[in-house]
Amino acid sequence: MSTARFPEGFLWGTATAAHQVEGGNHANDWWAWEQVPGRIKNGDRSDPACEHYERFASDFDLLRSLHQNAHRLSLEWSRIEPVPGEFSATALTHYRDVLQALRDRGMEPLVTLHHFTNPTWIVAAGGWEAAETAEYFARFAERVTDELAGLAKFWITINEPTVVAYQGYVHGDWPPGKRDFGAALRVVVTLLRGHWLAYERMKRRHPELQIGLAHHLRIFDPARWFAPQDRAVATAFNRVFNQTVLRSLRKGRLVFPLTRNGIASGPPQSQDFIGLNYYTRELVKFNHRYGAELFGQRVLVEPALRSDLTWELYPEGLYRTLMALRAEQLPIYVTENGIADRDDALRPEFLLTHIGAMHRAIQAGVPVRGYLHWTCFDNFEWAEGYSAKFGLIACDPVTQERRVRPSGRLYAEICGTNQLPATAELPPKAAQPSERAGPTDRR
Ligand code: IFM
Repeated sequence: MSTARFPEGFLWGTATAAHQVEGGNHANDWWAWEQVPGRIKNGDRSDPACEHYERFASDFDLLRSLHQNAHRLSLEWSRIEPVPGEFSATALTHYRDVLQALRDRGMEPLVTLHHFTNPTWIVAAGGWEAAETAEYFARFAERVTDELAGLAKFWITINEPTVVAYQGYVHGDWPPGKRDFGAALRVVVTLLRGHWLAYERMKRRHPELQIGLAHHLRIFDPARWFAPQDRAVATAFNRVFNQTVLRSLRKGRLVFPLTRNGIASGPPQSQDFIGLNYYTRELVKFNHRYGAELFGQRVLVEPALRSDLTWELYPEGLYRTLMALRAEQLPIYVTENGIADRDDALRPEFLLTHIGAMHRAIQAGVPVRGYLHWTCFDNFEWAEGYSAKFGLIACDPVTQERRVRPSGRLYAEICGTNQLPATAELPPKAAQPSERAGPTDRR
């Protein structure tokens, strides 16, 4: 049996977001949202989360002991700029200490500037529906990188712009809780403008930085392959959810349907790498009652292995997505990939099959340079509160006890040896889906 080894220098780690792990973030829109009963499962709140704001040094010791050599984290904008234009020296010093702590342990930081949360003053100024927010974000990005550029090479401007727009402005279960497709598209435009402005300014001042954006890409397959209307819906989902941001960034201008919802442009190819967040696929079916969601009804087709959140385990989707991203001709980092699995029953298989799929893509020539599993510690999973357990390490929000799960040990073995365990069965090449289109194309 051949060994599935990864390239020298491959980055192995985990990913987090400030609001999900730090605790004590009270000056942003999510904290305000969490105060209203019924919005977060079990009435959970993001304070204390994992108390990572205080515990970061011992947390990094633990991750390093599990052989991780990289870590993705986000900086909390509302801590750093609690009022417009005033930057907190205390918060900047804190994040300097955090990044230095990673460096001291030989762990490469990947830093996200915007991971879902917004300072309350940004919301008061119109949030991401207001064009000026892009300018405020770029000012924040510039200031932060002026302070911290020497400690981190990899920067991610924005996490999952289409998820921000979908959850907050189409589905409406995240702040600001709207259901307005036009507003969602306007939000994507402003997020893109924010990325473009931030990219240009950061690059001008710190050309050595590697700057990208974390894309949440899903596979959308028709629920019924024989039904042309289902295929049309899957294509539309793929176009809007997966491709608009990638294609706009490649071209340096907005592409349809964003062109109808604002004006923005930037330099072509304003990504030095692609950040890929991959979790699952969705099967979609035409339903005229789902007009607000591009006429697509998401359906669960059995049998399939599913996470605690009913997301299908579909490692072939990671392979399909990576193969499709090859056309972007940029280095790729898997900036998130994980599973909600309270009992750790499926996570070992999830790891082996997804990392196996990634290895297969690398063998086929896709330039994947790192893998950051979502996530190290069970944390505050947005509207799901603490109920969704994504951690390789269980974390009790009451006692703050950390307990490495068996999957955490398995992942440590992979990180430490830079290969899949010799006994691991690699996922077989699936018969049909890899031949189907992936979530991007060059049009
Ligand atoms: O927890 C989230 C993360 O904040 C963004 N990507 C998906 C994860 C799991 O839902």
